[in-house]
Amino acid sequence: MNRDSPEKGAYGDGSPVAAFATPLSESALAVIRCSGGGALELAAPFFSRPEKLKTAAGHSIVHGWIRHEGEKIDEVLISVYRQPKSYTGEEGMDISCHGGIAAARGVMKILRKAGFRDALPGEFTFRAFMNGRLDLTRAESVMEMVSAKTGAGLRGAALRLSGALETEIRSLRDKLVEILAETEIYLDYSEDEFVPGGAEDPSGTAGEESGGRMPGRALAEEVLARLGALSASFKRERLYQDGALAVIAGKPNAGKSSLFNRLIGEDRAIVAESPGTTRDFIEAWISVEGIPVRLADTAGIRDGLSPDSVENTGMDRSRALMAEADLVLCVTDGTEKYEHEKDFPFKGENPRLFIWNKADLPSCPAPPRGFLPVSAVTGSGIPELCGAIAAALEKTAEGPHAPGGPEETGVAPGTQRQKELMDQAAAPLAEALELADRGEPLDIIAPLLRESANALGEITGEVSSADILEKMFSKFCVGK
Ligand SMILES: Nc1nc2c(ncn2[C@@H]2O[C@H](COP(=O)(O)OP(=O)(O)OP(=O)(O)O)[C@@H](O)[C@H]2O)c(=O)[nH]1
Ligand SMILES: [Mg+2]
Repeated sequence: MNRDSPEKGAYGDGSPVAAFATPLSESALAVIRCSGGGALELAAPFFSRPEKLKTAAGHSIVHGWIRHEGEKIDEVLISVYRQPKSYTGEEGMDISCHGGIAAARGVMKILRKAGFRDALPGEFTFRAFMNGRLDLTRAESVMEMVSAKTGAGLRGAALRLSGALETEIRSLRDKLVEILAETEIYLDYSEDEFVPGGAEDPSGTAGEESGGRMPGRALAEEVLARLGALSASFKRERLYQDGALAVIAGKPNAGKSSLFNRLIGEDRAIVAESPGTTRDFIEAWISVEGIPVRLADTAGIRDGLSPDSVENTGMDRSRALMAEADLVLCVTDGTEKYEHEKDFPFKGENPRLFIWNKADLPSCPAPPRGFLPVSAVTGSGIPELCGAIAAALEKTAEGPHAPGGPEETGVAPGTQRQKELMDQAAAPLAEALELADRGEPLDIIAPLLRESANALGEITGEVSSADILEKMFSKFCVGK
């Protein structure tokens, strides 16, 4: 693997760096992460047991005080890492100090004095990549692990962190390289000496014409199908990683806030008998069958203008939020006369679910077709509603199903970068197959195969350039 190609910028300069690995707030502990050659030597003069720190074995913990000019700053535990057995592959330490803002800041200040530079966003993971500890798909999954919101989201990220996508991409690339190698062999012979599909051809397709024959054609088709399935699964993967916005909307008093409280499992929104209770929208993240959903309760929308200007502003905000929604949960009061235009006086193309609320009341008739009966008060119909929300969101993220596709293996691209490179690998491969069909010579097909293999190499980082890497890692948080 060639990790020397990117120029060494500030990111990869190997100098000792430090950063908070935990948020700076009042807490029991805070962790400051340090990495780089000579890190232990640099920190030792500011530690109560300098010799102990300098000679500590890798994966051991040293207890002592961070001090400066005779003043004790904080009592800490230092986890020591020796090159190359660390996250970054460099010598390093994790300093566990007290979580108070002053204590953690005090230790950080001393580290700067000692000569540590503040780590750039994602610099630890960047170094891990440069030192061959991780490929790019795994490096990116580190960030996904941090931002995962539900168990399902975490599982996808963990699968990539454990190398499932890396293995898959490498295997697809190996197949392309194999086809390419065979193609090159054919190219090295002149046509009258060696005819693909001729007597010497191990594929045993003797007698067929050389035009249109592409060695490993079936394999190339297999790779193309797999790339298509992987790329198509990206939308669904993003749904589980980033989540979706579901907006509760409907007439005043329909029970939107009651439903919101029921779905989030706590009494957050004000519920009252009088219509026009909710003015500003409230939102909360919930998990709906593993999908992170940003659920918003909005002000009720009634037809025509209300004399109350605050209510009108609230209605404007509801409409604006609905326009952004991945799913609009249209709630109606089942005990009232239902008139579609009056109940849902809002337009838009966004997918909708229709909810027939207050089903617990005897005065509530059976819902019209297409409505889900629920009671925000008793909770009846809520599991079915959650199922319907999950199904509707899944539908918005649906891709074509392919046998052996990601829905079976669970492997999917986790970032836009990975998805785009999969498409960039698929396009020349499809073109190569098309040219072969038309009987075009192998010497114009081979470069397309190479282009495809290179795009796959970029996914794992086998082929990479400095600017792309820096751009990627700068999206990480500091301390990762
Ligand atoms: N019996 C019964 N009452 C409900 C149900 N859902 C809401 N309510 C009652 O309906 C009234 C209005 O409920 P809210 O949740 O405040 O309605 P809303 O749609 O948020 O109203 P606005 O914020 O004014 O637009 C309250 O008195 C609720 O207790 C339900 O499922 N069953
Ligand atoms: Mg309300």
